Amino acid sequence: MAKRERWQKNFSEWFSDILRDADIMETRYPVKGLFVWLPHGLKLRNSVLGIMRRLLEESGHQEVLFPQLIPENLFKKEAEHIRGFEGQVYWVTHGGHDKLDVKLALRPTSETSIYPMFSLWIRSHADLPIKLYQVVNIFRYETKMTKPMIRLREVTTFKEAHTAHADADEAEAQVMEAVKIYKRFFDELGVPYVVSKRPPWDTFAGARYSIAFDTLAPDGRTLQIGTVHNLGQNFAKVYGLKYEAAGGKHHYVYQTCYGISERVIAAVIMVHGDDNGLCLPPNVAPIQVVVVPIPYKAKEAPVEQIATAVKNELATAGFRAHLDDRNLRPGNKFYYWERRGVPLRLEIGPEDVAKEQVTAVLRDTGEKRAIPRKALGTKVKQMLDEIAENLRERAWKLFRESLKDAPDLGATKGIVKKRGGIARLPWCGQESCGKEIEEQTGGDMLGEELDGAQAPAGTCPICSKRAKTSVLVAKAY
Ligand code: P5A
Ligand code: ZN
Repeated sequence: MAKRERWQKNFSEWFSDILRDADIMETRYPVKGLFVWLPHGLKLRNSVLGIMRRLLEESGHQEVLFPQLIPENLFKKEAEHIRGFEGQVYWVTHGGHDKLDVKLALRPTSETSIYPMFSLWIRSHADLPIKLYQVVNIFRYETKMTKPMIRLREVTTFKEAHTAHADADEAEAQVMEAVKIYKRFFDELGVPYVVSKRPPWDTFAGARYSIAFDTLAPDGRTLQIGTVHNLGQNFAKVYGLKYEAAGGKHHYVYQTCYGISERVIAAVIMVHGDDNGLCLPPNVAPIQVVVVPIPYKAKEAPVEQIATAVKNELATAGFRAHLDDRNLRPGNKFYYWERRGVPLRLEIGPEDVAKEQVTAVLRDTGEKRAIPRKALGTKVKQMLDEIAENLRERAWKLFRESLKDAPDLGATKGIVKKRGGIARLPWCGQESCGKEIEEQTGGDMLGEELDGAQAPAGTCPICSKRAKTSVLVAKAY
């Protein structure tokens, strides 16, 4: 059975060891908050991104690519947005020896570069809706402690979607579609999540409201892995995004935007890991099956030959298969691939050759199975599906166990302080009480659950008024 002790008790150390050992990321780049993707990590990142692109394209989004620099005057047009981002912007002030007339912001997000172009493109109702996305690098001068993939100053996998609509209902429906897309995305990755409406004081700068996806790190802290914002007409009014309706009247559009980053890849790594290292879901694993020949003295040749044949057969069948024919002891190879999270290992020794079988070892459970050569393709497919399902279930089980009802502040504090996960407690809805809850428990209010069907029970732990709703509170990354 896979052990999961260090993974939980010493998560931070586990995470940085894995980034190095599994060839995911080089963390010694000499600028704080900037990191280097390594080959195995980049392959993983690209397959995760592939799922997102597919989901967006299937739902009518089109990819674009905007410049990275935004002139100061455009950047500073929307007052709320500016207030939210001002402290996080890197400025380009010089071109060579010349001081620039207009400072240029390195985008911290792209609303203020994309929407001025929308104003040139939107004329009539026929130009709507617009549904675009891009995958770009953004810069945020984060002041909290930086962490690879989790809190970056250069985010290298910022997938942001931006939409414009004729009316408020359509924008609202777009928010719901985005939530659905993100749910499917995280489901395909087996990453558990809770969806909640952020409280007003944690709403995206310039948005009417924000919906967020949070997962749980093994250390009991939540990680925001995606957000969906209803922007209303805030940006439309500032950038003049108007269309002419049937009667000749002009209306401002309604907008939404939603984004994810490489935090999602951090989530995949951390929710599925164990003390032996990574354990990657087969649909995103750069290598799904590794074939390891186990030579035995003089009988070496057929073992190597058959291992090669098995690898080729799998590759032809469409699996991402790899033959490890390095001159190393099998035990070292096992360790090497386990650490890198390859879901399935096929061992081929003299006995397997004699019996016309291969010995499969499943990464998630460590279970060994003898597989007849004849049934190789179907069995491998079955085992990979089984691993995907098991990883998803294991992660969701732990997540559900970590979301607990807390009747009062004491219980909430207990959960938050012990890093025991997420507490659900009653709230009157007043901002002052909400902030007091955060203050007294040392937690962060994630907000009201989107699918939380449960009736608000009890009373607000601060003012003792009848609860209007129940909210989630946790220590957040
Ligand atoms: C939505 C896309 C936006 O920026 N504008 C376009 C909107 N929202 S957000 O919540 O600020 O960011 C979206 C997601 O990006 C991740 N994220 C980060 N990841 C790593 N390092 C950072 N410094 C960082 N900042 C944001 C979060 O997952 C967030 O939900
Ligand atoms: Zn209250």
